[in-house]
Amino acid sequence: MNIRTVKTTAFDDQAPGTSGLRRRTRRFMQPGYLENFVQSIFDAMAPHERGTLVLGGDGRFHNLEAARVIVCMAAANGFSRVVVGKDALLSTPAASALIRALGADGGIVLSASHNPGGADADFGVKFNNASGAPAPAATTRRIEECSRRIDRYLVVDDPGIDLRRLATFRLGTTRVDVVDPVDGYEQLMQRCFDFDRLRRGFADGRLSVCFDAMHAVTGPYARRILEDTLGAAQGSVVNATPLPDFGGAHPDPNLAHAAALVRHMRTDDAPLLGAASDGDGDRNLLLGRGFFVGPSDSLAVLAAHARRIPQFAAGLTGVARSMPTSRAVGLVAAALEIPCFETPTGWKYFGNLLDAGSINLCGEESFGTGGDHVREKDGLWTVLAWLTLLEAANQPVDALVKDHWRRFGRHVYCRHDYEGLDADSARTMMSALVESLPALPGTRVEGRVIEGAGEFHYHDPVDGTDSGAEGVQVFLAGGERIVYRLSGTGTRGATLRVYLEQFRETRREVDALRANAPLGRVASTLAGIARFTGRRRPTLRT
Ligand code: VG1
Ligand code: CO
Repeated sequence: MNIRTVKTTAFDDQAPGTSGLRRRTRRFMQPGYLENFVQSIFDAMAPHERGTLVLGGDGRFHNLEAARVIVCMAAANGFSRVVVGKDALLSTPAASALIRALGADGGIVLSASHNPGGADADFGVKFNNASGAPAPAATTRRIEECSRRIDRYLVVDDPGIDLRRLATFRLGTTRVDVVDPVDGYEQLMQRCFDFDRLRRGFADGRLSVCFDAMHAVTGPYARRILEDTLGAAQGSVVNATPLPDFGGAHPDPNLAHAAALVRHMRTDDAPLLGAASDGDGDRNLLLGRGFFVGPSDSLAVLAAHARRIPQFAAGLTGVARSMPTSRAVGLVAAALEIPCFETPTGWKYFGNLLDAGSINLCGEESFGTGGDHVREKDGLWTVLAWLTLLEAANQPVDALVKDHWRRFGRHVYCRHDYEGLDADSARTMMSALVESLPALPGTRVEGRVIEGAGEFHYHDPVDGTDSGAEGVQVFLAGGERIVYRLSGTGTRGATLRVYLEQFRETRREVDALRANAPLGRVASTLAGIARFTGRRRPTLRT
């Protein structure tokens, strides 16, 4: 085996964002671009960590080709074993599960998650550590430093690797195993839940589901687990074949992009639970019949009923939410007398808390929930958790959530996204907002009194790392809160996310988008969104 050292020059845009490095696919296809970043990941690892590497992706355009390059680079860099999902597929949570099951040193997931796929769309590379968690901030900083200094990468010639068949072969001293991407994940789900009970629920008609895999990676997982193993009706999983361009759609599981499922859930044929998954299977949308479960509420309801889930039979040790996520789960934690941690956006901040056993359930407002079974958010796991609750409670989705609101009150919550902004204008707007913060408390905006305002900083209680400013919070009288932050997953321009939250104890039903519209206007005025960006309205409300 001939290890080639290829000279290269650094690219100046390889700093990972909220969740790995995401760029236009054509940028990634540029000679050396993928190779530089992957070599930087390997260079950031200690030599003794070059044992086993897990590898897979969400099936998007360029997935298979990139995976072959990475196998050849791992062999050249002295890894003893590479375990790859067949067809180079692995959902993000399945990759995390595999890393943990194998005791691997890390894993690479080729995904830009919810970003569209195709030659003219987006591609991405994520790196997870030996506990299966997204590389923590200290590691991503090291990877970035390596990417700035890089002048060579190591690779062996591709002898015609075929990742489309289950096989084991050698590449020099490296053993490569092409494995079924679903097997290990399904076994883990069997340990988390009571499959016999779920099977009975489907068999006697109390459970039914429609799972929209959005032509991304979860199709094979959901088909196998929901239909083949648990006996959900054939056809319960739709858009189940992973396609390189996700069928031209946007695999972002929100009310706008999963519109067909939302419509189906309003018909007389609607099943008990509707769910849609994002590109790499770590996030999910949940719907009841004619009812939308907000992700923040989903987290709170799961926490309140955790003991009904076999994985949490012994109770929760603690929970965590990302800062912009609604405070609903905090009320449950207080009632359970367990801690509720507040972290910056992105799953990498939950890893340490999960490893330390400080929490065993966590979630984000962006449709991600997970437990301590892996170190990633996990879409299909969340669906199984909800099916478990629905079976145990023998209630429809809306009744379960409304009962929760009656008990704890309701955090009426939504998010306004301003997409495709000019990046400089968006940054200028944020800087001006930050500068205005000290003077805000006590002032009024559109009839509301501002009680507090500040940037969010996080001190990791486990490893003591401090993270820089992770968004701005404004607290208004009466329990309203506005959060502003710039997205870290886009590939062009900037996206401003504005998170709106108010607390209501009343039982009157409200539509969250409508109820928060006035607060959205306050948010726009306060930050001068129109003045800085030229945008009067958000492009997406979820
Ligand atoms: C978004 C979400 C964040 C999530 C991240 C990765 O980040 O807001 O909660 O963790 O996507 O999810 P941002 O920086 O664009 O707001 V995924 O499913 O893309 O790995
Ligand atoms: Co994702």
